[in-house]
Amino acid sequence: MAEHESLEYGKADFVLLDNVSLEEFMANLKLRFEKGRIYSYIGEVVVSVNPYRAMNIYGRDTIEQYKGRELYERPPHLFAIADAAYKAMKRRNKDTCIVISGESGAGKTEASKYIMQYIAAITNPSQRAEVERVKNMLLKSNCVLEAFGNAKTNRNDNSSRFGKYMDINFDFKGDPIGGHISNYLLEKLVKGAPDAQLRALHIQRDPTAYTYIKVGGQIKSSINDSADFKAVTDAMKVIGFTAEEIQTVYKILATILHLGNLKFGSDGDVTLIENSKLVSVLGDLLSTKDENVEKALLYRTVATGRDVIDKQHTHQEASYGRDALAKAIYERLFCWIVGRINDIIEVKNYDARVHGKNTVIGVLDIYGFEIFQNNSFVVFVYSWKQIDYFNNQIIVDLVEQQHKGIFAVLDEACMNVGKVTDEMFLQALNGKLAKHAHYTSRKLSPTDKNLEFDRDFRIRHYAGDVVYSVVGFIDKNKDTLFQDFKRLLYNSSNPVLKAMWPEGKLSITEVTKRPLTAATLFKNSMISLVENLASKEPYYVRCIKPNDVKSPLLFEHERCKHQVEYLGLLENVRVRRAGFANRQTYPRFLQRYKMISEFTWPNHDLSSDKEAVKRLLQGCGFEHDVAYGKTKVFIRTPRTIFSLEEQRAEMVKRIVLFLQKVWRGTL
Ligand code: AD9
Ligand code: MG
Repeated sequence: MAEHESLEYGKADFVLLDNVSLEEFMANLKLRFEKGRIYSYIGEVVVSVNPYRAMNIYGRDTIEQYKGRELYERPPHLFAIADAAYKAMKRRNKDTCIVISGESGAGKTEASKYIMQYIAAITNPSQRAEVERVKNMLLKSNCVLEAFGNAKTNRNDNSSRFGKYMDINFDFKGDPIGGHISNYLLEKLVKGAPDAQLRALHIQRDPTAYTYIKVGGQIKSSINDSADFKAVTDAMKVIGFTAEEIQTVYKILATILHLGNLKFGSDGDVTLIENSKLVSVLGDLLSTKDENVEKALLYRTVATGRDVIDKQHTHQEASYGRDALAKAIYERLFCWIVGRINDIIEVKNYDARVHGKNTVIGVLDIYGFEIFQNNSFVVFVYSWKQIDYFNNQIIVDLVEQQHKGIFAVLDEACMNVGKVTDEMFLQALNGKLAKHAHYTSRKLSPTDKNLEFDRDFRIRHYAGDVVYSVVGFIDKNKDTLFQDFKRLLYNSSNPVLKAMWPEGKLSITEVTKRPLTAATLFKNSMISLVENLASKEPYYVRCIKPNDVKSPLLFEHERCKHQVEYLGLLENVRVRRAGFANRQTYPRFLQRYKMISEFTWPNHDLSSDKEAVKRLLQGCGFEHDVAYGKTKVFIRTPRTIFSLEEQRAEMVKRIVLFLQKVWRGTL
């Protein structure tokens, strides 16, 4: 008996549970986790539980075992789903996508990497150098994106701070020929370079010397910084970043750290930079004159009628401007990196008339849904959308609706820069959404002590209730960067930096158009993502985080149960079971079909009816379309049943003829 069918490890497919109940589901999940079986199926959906330890199940030999096999031939694995997606693409010319979901730290990004590795490993039998090059690029680009797009959080040492969707394009032979990455909403920062490099960047080794790093809290992590630093630099080289580009990347990172340490003071009405040494460091890093840096930090150029004047920042405005600059250059850097990678990996010179249809496998790694105590804007913007993917129209309306959705109210509030406060925004929400069943706040339900007046609102998500605090919503949504900074960066003599800030070219009188707000931009990119996914055949991986302490041993029942519930896994099992065209007990199945196999006709000598049914189905080549439960066999598609019936009819006819001959004595 194949290992994955042995009950010692629980049921490999939840569809085979005797009773579909949460208790049975949890018991099976726990048993499998404890036996080191981190993957299970619900039909074709992979359920994965983060093992928090190195598993010896991703090597070359394992890849070979899954290559070209059907899902049910081997124990559940990401490789099987990757192979299924690949086969669907290759055999049926279908665009497919693999959607990986689960909360922060559940293992989504790791899963996406194993899937990519698998696809890279099984493609290119012809060993064409070009295919190898593309594969290498796709894998390396991951490393670079993670270095800049991930951060340490309390829940995950390597938490993705951006949503990533990656398309891999294949030619008609099924070889990868290019790819494209889309990123969604980025959060924060980095650390880990050699000394010489640090000196050139005017950076100290001790990370606590930098305010921006300290703000994040913990610095120690399980991740090896210097090895990672080298890996990232190497990866950038392999991908094709020039030395100048790589140097600029590090200069920008250094700039951000220095900006965080910049302090403003005042002398009477005049705002000053206290640690003015830093100004020349910044001038050096940004390849621009020190006085330009200073001016951009302390003044804003404003057009009043025909005149253009320099208006001095208040202390507060200067600090706001500094932080906005740091965030903006980091984000711009990240987008630039993604753009450069896309330039390099995009499909080139593909002629469909010569090469046939170019098909795609997409891999979507949505970043974790974190139920924080103090949810604010960023969490808000992405968490609702992730849930939306589970099709929750009411919530989508609540957030997106024109004029009275949360985004609309927010964007409106941001039109009145400086006048509308976070509290006023909350009041506006209360006004517009008072009647919405999924929205509440302290004002609307005064007895709810878990909500603070003037600060919190709650949305009833599919995943459970989430309280959001409005503090900082307006600022984060606006995220305006003074035009002076854009001009400063555009005027840098570093061409790479200059190219990142094309809008700095505009003169003061030309800049009137209001930039789109963060919420609007995010919403737009999400709409195109959903459209893109809808056009593809989806495969799913659901990741579960077994505990909050990164332990390989602990299966925290309540934590897991909650995830199983909000991932909707039980419903998934029910739908799959209903999807089986037929299920029959083993004896009944044999009674009906035993005549079609030499192993079972007229009687079998196998150890059980179940074994006999297996032999029979193997013989007919239906292995891939069935699943074996304890007492019943499950048949997936009606076609298989029709075929069994046809064969039966044929055999019955022959048997009848045979018996007639015997009876007439003509045999
Ligand atoms: V977040 O939403 O980006 O914060 P992810 O992406 O779901 O989150 P990630 O894949 O980064 O989580 O996994 C978190 C950590 O769990 C990894 O750094 C590994 O230490 C650990 N992990 C996850 N999957 C595996 C695995 N298959 N084998 C071993 C794993 N360790
Ligand atoms: Mg991740």
